[in-house]
Amino acid sequence: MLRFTPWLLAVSFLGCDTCAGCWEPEFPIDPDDPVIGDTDPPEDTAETAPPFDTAPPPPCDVPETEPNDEMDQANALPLEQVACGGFTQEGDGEWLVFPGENAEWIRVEVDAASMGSAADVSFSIMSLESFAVTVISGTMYWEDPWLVFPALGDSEYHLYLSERSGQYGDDHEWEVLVSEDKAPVEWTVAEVENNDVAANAQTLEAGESVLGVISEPGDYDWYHIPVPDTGEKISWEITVEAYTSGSPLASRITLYDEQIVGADMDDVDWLDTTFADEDAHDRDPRIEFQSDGAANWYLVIKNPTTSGSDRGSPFHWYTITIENDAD
Ligand SMILES: [Ca+2]
Ligand SMILES: [Ca+2]
Ligand SMILES: [Ca+2]
Ligand SMILES: [Ca+2]
Repeated sequence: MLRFTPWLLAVSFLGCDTCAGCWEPEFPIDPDDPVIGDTDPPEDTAETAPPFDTAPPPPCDVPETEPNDEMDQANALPLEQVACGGFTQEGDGEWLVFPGENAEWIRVEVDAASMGSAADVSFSIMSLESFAVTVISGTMYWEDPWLVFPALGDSEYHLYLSERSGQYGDDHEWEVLVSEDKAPVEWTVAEVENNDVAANAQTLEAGESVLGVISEPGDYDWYHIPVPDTGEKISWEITVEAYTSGSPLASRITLYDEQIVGADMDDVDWLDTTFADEDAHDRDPRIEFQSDGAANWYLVIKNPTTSGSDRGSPFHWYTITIENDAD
């Protein structure tokens, strides 16, 4: 607030029109001057500064704003910022919406049990443009749910957080961070649909990795692995990366010889099959197999359970890497 001395008030009152050669202070002002020097900086500062803020700092970048129980009440969450809130009443659920533009891979991380909260959180992520929804929970071997996925090109994605058994209370806090991420895996080729039967399998050579997606429940992705005639036994390794790198997909892979082409899967014996059960630390399957001369192998990857909306979606990505020890 400006403080007017009587002298300055007089000047103001007269105005410049009536004050020939309007007064302008000459600097430096003498601080000891009883009139002009009355600038009193410390006191002025105190009067013009905002009141001292005694409120506690906000608990995070984006504290939740209730009501947010309906999708059209979603709290906007910018990337790289932490949202927080709590399941404080019966039926409390939390909608959030975050931008997807320009990101290549996106990471969604929830903190609850890991920071001492009593909440057992699961979340759904929704892409309105591809009608994709998947549910992520932390029951396998992480306390809290998280997801990493290649961006689908949507301008925004919706998240819905809920307490898995409907519990609530002051100690049921949660935090969410959505961030751009770098790809957690490497690949050399992208999957090409339609590859739902062995006859339409996509060829994968040793040394290649494919990035694919179990895009809906019941999606089968077939790959043809040409085995060269090397005149000696060679060892092959077929490795999936998905669940342990943040995909919701815990997959099963099965290897067949060429009898599978045009045949029913139930009528042909597999060479090998593997999937990790829910107690396994690494739920991404791997097959080791030896070849003995030229062959054509066919590999299928699928979700071991094909029913349920969370069994396949554009969020259910994977990579398969084919390696052998041939020189
Ligand atoms: Ca809430
Ligand atoms: Ca809510
Ligand atoms: Ca697919
Ligand atoms: Ca397919």
